[in-house]
Amino acid sequence: MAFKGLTRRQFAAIAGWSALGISAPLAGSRRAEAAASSGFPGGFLWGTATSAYQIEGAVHKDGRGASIWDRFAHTPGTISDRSNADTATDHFHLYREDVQLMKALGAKAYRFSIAWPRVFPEGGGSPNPKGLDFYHRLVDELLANGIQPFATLYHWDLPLALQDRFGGWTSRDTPKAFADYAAHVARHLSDRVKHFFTINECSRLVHLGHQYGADAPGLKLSQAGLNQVRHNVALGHGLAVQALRAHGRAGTMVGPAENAVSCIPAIETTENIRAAEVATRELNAGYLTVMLEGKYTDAFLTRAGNDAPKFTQEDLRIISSPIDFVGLNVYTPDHYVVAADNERGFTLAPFPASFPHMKASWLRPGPEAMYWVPRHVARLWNVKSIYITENGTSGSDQPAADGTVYDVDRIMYLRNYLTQLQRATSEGVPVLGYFLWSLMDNFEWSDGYEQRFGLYRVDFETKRRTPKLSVSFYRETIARNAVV
Ligand code: GBH
Repeated sequence: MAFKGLTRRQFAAIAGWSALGISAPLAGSRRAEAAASSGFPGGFLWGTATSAYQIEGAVHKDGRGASIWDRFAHTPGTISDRSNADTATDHFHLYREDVQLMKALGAKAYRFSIAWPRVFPEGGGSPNPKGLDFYHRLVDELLANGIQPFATLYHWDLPLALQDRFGGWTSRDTPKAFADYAAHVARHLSDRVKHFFTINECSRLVHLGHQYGADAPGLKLSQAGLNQVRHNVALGHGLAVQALRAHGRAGTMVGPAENAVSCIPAIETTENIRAAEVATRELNAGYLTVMLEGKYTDAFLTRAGNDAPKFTQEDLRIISSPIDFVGLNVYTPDHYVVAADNERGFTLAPFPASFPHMKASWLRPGPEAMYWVPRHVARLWNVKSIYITENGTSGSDQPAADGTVYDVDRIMYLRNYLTQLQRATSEGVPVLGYFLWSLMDNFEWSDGYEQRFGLYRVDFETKRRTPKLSVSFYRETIARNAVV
């Protein structure tokens, strides 16, 4: 035991595991067992993830309206390779083949997103009668192949009309329209889709799209404007939760798919672990914290000062509507945290220039994020069900002379992250499933087709899919239900 002078019980009380119902700290035989095993709990759900705009193409098919991403991608200077997603991987037409790719992996679940502008081309008003047809076909095909559909309602493709008419997420009209769309989807799909995610990565959609202008709608708002967008997005999440409950069949389950600002104890001491928890709560104040606590933290409001968002108590009640699970996209440590004797109780260590990264320069490998993020979420908010809704990496993925993509960097990355996920589940952190990003190469937003995240390589000219070596890795992992 690394923490001398404490009994197991005292240590558990400090670390808070008992509150979580975790029987750790691992000691004696359980520790040995967990260390020896690389296995996941029985029934652990393995899947892959994608999003509509990144794969579907067919942007004018069957009455789909334009989204803010259509306009953004067609604006010169926005996408590094000057591409757009007009055809992307053509999944809209090739979805049957793609379901077979999932089946070949042995995957039992698939996370996809529904394109709001297919369903409501104008964002609201009357639905497009053909809007959900594609998703009916996709869901039926998944179920026929023994794959559970998990649907995300919003993965960044806001109907352009809402941007032009209301200013998109800067207005409270957008969360309201989002709730109407959620209700419509719930009425038509919840007979077969049991799990829904509301909004993909509130945190990134707020900052990349509205602060840095790097994503659609390409805005660079003031602090006050940004804080209001963040609040409106959270409100959209809450209203959608309520709409899914009100209009979905019994048994409809719902939660966010958030890219939590990830705070990793730089060194795993009790003090740093506590500091990393405090940091997690503060740095996610406008996202998971308000969703799960129903209030903004004092520090968040103090810091925002006059720029704080305008909100009512009723808003907070809506935002914190009860959810069934938390989805977490986990890619990279955002901060390594060191306990400090300052007002906040922590210091965020700056990243040294020598810290490694994957092909995407933002993607610093820190596999321990896969342990700490779900653990912090479970412990801070007593969350009982978590899904890892995305994890993966891009790579250069050049075919070798024999034509195979030997993506050993991706395999290295996945093996290390999954080892940390296994560490979490073996300690009782309630992670129920894992969706690998991504099934296949796709349109990586402002990086166009230059960042390939797929298990399957896509030739964007011919749309042909071919398995990379990581397909074998993931298939083995799923078959053994253990880190390979
Ligand atoms: C997820 O975002 C998205 O949900 C998914 O759609 C996406 O394809 C996938 O991950 C891979 O990126 O270059 O410094 O401006 C992850 C969030 C997206 C955040 C890329 C950082 C670039 C930052 N990340 N983004 S930067």
